[in-house]
Amino acid sequence: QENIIPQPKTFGPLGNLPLVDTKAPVQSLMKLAEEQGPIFKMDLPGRPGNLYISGRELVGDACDESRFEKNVWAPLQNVRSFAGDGLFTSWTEEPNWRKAHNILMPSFSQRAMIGYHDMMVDIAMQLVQKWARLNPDEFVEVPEDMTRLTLDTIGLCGFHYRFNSFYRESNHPFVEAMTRSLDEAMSQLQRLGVQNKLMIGKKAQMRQDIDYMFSLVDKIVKERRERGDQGENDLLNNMLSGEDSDTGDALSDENIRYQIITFLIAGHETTSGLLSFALYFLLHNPDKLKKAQEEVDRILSDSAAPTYKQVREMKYIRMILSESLRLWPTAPAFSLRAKEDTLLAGRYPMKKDEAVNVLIPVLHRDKDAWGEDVEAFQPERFEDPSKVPDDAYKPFGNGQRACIGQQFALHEATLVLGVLLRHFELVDGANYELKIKETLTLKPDGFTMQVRPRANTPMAPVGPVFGSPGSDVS
Ligand code: FDE
Repeated sequence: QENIIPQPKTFGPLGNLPLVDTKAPVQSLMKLAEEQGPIFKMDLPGRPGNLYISGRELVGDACDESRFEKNVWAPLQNVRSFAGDGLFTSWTEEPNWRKAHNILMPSFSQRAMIGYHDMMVDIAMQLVQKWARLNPDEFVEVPEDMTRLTLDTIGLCGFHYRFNSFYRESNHPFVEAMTRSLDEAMSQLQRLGVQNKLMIGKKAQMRQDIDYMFSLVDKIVKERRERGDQGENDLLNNMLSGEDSDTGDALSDENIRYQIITFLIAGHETTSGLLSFALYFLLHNPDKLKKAQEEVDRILSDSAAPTYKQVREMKYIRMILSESLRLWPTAPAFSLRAKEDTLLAGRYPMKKDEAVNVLIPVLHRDKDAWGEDVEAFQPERFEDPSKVPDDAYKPFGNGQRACIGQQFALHEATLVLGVLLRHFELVDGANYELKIKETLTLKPDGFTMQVRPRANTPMAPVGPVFGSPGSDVS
């Protein structure tokens, strides 16, 4: 009896589809996991037998790379129309995966962050200046500003391209095109095959959006090729000049296009959500906020912007980010498939190529691994890395297909959260209640708050202050 896999109720030819909220599929699956347990099955039209796992034992076993490998599942397959065989959406056996992996790994090492640091500071200070100029009654739209920041950061560090999002009221057209395409890729999952064929308008829009993304990226590459390498220490230079250490091959122009789009997508949506959730949790956990402020006041006591070394010293800020990613991993799921017939966790038979999908937010709430207080925001869980439970923390995925941008995202987010807390008090002026918006990633929907400049910050980031208290210019 052990190996019978539970399945929630079905609705004729629709299978389990009606149980999935099309606007919030991950949250629907989280609820189902709570009812059904650490493994369950879902039949969706045209896609029968989807397995979802979320317990430490099962996930740990499926992360054994000798028996399982990354599965480019339906959500990722739909993104291939614009991310192609870029790192995120390629199968491990496609030649371009290993080639790009070998060429790009050095660009994402901890050491490589030294080269990006000043560019990250450049964008972070644009955000500080924007917030410093707000009037006291104005609200910050948190995810929107974090998206401006992370897009501009990957644009500058990756390609020396300035999206200049802080100088625009609305999104850069690239973001519009990308967001619409990602939305459409996700909507295609919820429609039946025949419905998808009928969506002619949506298809034309997607074609137009993809053409626009390709043209912007091709322009960036063309300009760089024409100008030549002027010592920009960025991803683009590494892509244009890098050779695969195994074969000596370089990346093709088509693949470079896919990689750039991949980095723009992967590098900004997830990190923006991470920073937004971290601010949300701090607003709701005043004792942790106080501890974080003490750390940044100590480390950034007399510096307007942190140095590389100071970012590395902000250990509590880093723990806050880890704990935010535990409760709301912004890339909430990944998929693995069996390389050969095997038994999952010694008791569930799986055929070659059969897949399991990992629900990361549920894994991160496994009480056997984390204890009873799983819902509490407790950055201290990450104080001692050896105490983080094995196989129960996967915000960056698994093994050789884990996130290549992890150090990049964490360096950027630590820097930004550090300077924001050094300069501003956070005020929950809107009594914000957490609601999660799902695209391919997770974000706090409609999260706004107010900020107040803190006393004794090392500088007045906006320069001269007019009409300072007591001055009477009559
Ligand atoms: C990756 C990744 C992952 C895995 C997925 C699968 O498996 O399917 C995950 C989970 C992630 N990623 C997550 C994350 C989070 C955050 C915050 C991030 N992420 C960030 C970032 C940034 C950047 C630049 C990136 N990211 C990128 C990336 C890439 C490219 C990839 C793929 C890799 C390979 O090779 O496969 C990833 N990412 Fe991340």
